[in-house]
Amino acid sequence: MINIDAHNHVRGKSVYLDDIQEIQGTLFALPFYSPVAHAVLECVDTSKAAQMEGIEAVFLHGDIPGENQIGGIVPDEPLFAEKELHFRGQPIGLIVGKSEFLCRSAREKIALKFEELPIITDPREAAQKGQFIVPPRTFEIGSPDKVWSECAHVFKGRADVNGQEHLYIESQGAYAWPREDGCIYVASSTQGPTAVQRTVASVLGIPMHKVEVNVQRLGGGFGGKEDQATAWAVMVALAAFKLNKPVKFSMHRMDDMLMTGKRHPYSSDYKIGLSKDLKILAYEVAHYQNAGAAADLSPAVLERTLFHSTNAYFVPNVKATAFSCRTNLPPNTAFRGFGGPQGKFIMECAIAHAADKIGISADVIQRKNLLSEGDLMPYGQKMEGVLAGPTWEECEKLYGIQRMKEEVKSFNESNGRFKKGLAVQPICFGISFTNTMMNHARALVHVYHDGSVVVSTGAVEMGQGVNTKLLQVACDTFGIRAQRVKIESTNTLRIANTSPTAASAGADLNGKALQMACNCILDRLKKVAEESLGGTNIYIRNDRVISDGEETSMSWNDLVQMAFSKRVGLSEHAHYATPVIHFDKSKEKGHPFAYHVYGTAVICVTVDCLKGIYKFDSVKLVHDCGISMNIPVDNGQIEGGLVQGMGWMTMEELLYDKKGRLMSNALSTYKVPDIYSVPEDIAISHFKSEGHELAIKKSKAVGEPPLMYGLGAYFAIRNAIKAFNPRAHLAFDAPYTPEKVLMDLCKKTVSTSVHQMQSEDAGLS
Ligand code: MTE
Ligand code: LUZ
Ligand code: MOS
Repeated sequence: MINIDAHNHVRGKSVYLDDIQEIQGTLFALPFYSPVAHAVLECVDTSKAAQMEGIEAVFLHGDIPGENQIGGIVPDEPLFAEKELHFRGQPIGLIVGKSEFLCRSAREKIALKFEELPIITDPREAAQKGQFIVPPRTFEIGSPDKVWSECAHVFKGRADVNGQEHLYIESQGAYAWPREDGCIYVASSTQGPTAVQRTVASVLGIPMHKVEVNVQRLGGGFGGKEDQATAWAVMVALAAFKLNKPVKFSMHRMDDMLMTGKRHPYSSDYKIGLSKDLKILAYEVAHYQNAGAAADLSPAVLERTLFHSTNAYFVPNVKATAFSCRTNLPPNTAFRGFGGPQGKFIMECAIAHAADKIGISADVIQRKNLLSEGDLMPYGQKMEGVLAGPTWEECEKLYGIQRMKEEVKSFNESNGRFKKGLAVQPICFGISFTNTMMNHARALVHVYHDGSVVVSTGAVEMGQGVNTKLLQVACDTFGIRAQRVKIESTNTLRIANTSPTAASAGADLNGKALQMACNCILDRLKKVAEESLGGTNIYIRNDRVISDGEETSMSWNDLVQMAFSKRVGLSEHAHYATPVIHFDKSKEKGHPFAYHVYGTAVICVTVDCLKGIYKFDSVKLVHDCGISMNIPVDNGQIEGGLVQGMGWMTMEELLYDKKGRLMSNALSTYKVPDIYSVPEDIAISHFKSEGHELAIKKSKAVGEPPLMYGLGAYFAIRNAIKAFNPRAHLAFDAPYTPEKVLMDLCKKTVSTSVHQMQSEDAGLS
């Protein structure tokens, strides 16, 4: 089945937030924000702005009828700043006027008085000063301290990895209008409609049943709208509530980049110990997470970092500690992988470090330490099923990793200016919200008496294709054709208490609930058919009722009408909660994940050692989708995730200056992968497996895991640099932008290779 949105997307017919037909009298809203990263706010003078023709109101924290609080996990984030400003871009108030343009002019007339305070942007500095969002956590298995002395090799080091801008194509926004009796309707571009509903209710001081949140679709979220879509929805709801008029906000790109949080940068210290035969015996790591100025989802992200600190490897002795450090940057938030990629990156740095020092290539260590059946993770879950090893072997068989390594070697021996680098990247990613409580979902199915079907779930479509998968689930369960089924918007009146569509679990959780709802209705329909046809083994295929293996004259429509006339219920609401999973935070042990997703990628790059620029030749990977229920949709997720991960590791560079100002604040300074940076040769192979019972139709979650193949891009470049400049000490500091590559190529380089390079360049020109 092709993605059901494809047709309308390419024709511009899909309705995003800013495409909603405007109601007459709609007003526009624009937040104004702190121009500094840390200060005491002494005075906000809005009088000049408020007096402008066409400006209807300017709201500050004092205008909030309920609580001035939007923090989801920790209540530490006001909607509008009160006495202190904690980051540049922190909302102070909201301007509402007849046009967006007017609001922009009014914004320039807001006068602020503040006293600046010292700024922290570095997580290690925050840690030194005791600025933590939540207390640190440690995951431990075995006891590294007892085995260092038994290790043949022990290495210590530091690795840094920067954040990442989400760059969803549709920027943040929301549109709210009042309903009768103090009720409010909110259209939001959010991954978490219930978070929006809950927060609108508490800020307005009304019960949740007075707030209806509707989400048609998102033009991308990538985690950036899991928590951080809420503030804007609450602001327009507040204005609509107070003014009794429709109010809309759609964010400009540069405001979005400046005001919203991103992937968390991490700075980490590691220590790794290996035996003589290269088994990793011990690993110790301390992660300093740059959380920004408020908690947002940072404690949950921190937890997922700990869960993924050893990636796809078995390590018997581990001590992993993580600190969530409060700095004066916008609060960082969920981003595809949710802290997992950072945890894995540091582990891969430790392995690369060890490989350098021992004088072998990192893949030798990687391969020797892949998880196997029955291995115990530091968090107590026993590993089972596919595992990374078989995907690595399949990679070797299909693509010939050894052969590729030899080709790279011989290329490098005969080239001076251009060097190739190869890296192998195995992945292992846990599927489930790490907070067990969040792993449940609901579905509502109506069969209308004309035989058409409408489905509502808690899943939000953001381009990942979840609606297409849900449609498949409904069609397959009923045995009817796709044209009969419509997947409705995500709406808090139809589906309550949703978890955000996140953790790659959207299709699994909502799909399972949908399956249950469909099966309930189907059972009732089958009974009706049995009574009418007298057969026993009844099912439906392609809209036709089959009885004892024979197609009958009864169609789906006939059956639905008959059931309706017999007063049989044609609607069902179902609830699904993932079985098996549990986690005890007091022991940091349990079985938190329904299952794991595995895979292995081989990444090859060519670096121009004169210019520092590079081009990825190929990415060849074997990914475990289980039994994919939609290969094109899954491959789209694999390719998209891969390239997003490669962008993070190579060209996307967030730069905040010492004053906490984002320097790379537009697409002219923040480079993202385009069609030219996508490797020409991407080979995707699906690992043949049984799938998993807890995956929807045994089709494993695919949203986040492939991003982590992108880690290999960093190490491929690093290997190419080593081929050119073997003696340089290379720090671990992602991303490897061309500037950094050039610096590393030149680091303590012997002069002969520079000469050789120049003569070759002359030859080329
Ligand atoms: N794919 C597209 N096109 N757009 C997105 O915003 N978000 C990713 C992933 N793939 C995203 C995407 C993230 S962060 C997650 S958690 C999953 O999709 C969420 O959807 P799922 O649970 O249905 O996989
Ligand atoms: N969100 C969340 C997530 O609240 N918990 C998670 O474990 C998670 N994992 C990935 C992405 N978002
Ligand atoms: Mo994805 S980071 O779970 O929204």
